[in-house]
Amino acid sequence: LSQKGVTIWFTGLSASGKSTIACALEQHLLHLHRFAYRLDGDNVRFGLNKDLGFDEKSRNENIRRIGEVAKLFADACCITLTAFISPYRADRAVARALHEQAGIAFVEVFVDAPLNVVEQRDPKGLYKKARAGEIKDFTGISAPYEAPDVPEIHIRTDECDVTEAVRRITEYLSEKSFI
Ligand code: GGZ
Repeated sequence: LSQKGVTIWFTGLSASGKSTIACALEQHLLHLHRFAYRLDGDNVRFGLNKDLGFDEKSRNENIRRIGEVAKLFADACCITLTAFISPYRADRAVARALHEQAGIAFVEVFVDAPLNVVEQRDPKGLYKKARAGEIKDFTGISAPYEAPDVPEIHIRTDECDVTEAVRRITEYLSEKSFI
């Protein structure tokens, strides 16, 4: 493959729009005939990481494994998209360092929406359950979310639609010669 591998690491609250944007970006890249693959809860938390829950240690291990897998995909020249809350700054830093040590680019995308907005969206009713105490350690309610200080890309999903988000990330990838 002539293409360079890169990991595009989405981080943000549940219902912030990570999966929606990653999915649309993956489709866009495939239409451009680029080799792209998305890692998300559906193909990772139900497989490789099905032994992990949502306490702090489990999330650390979830992100550690995803960082390792993403690095391998990117090493195989894939444009790798990861869509996980990844709430801990230190865990994201480990994933970044792993890539940089291997000479592989890592692009952090902060999918940002205020808590009141994601709580309004609540597509799966999880925030409601978390408020009621039916789900413990819920990010933003009863577990922390540490926002990135200097993400490569910062997208406010309460102000910007999916098409615009994909356009911004694509523009960045193009400027950096990844596509
Ligand atoms: C946060 C939870 C929890 C708790 C289940 N806290 O909106 P969703 O449903 O589809 O995405 C959330 C997903 C988060 O998994 P991640 O692997 O991305 O999390 S992390 O990176 O922090 O390891 C949510 C659902 O799982 N979910 N329980 N307690 N989200």
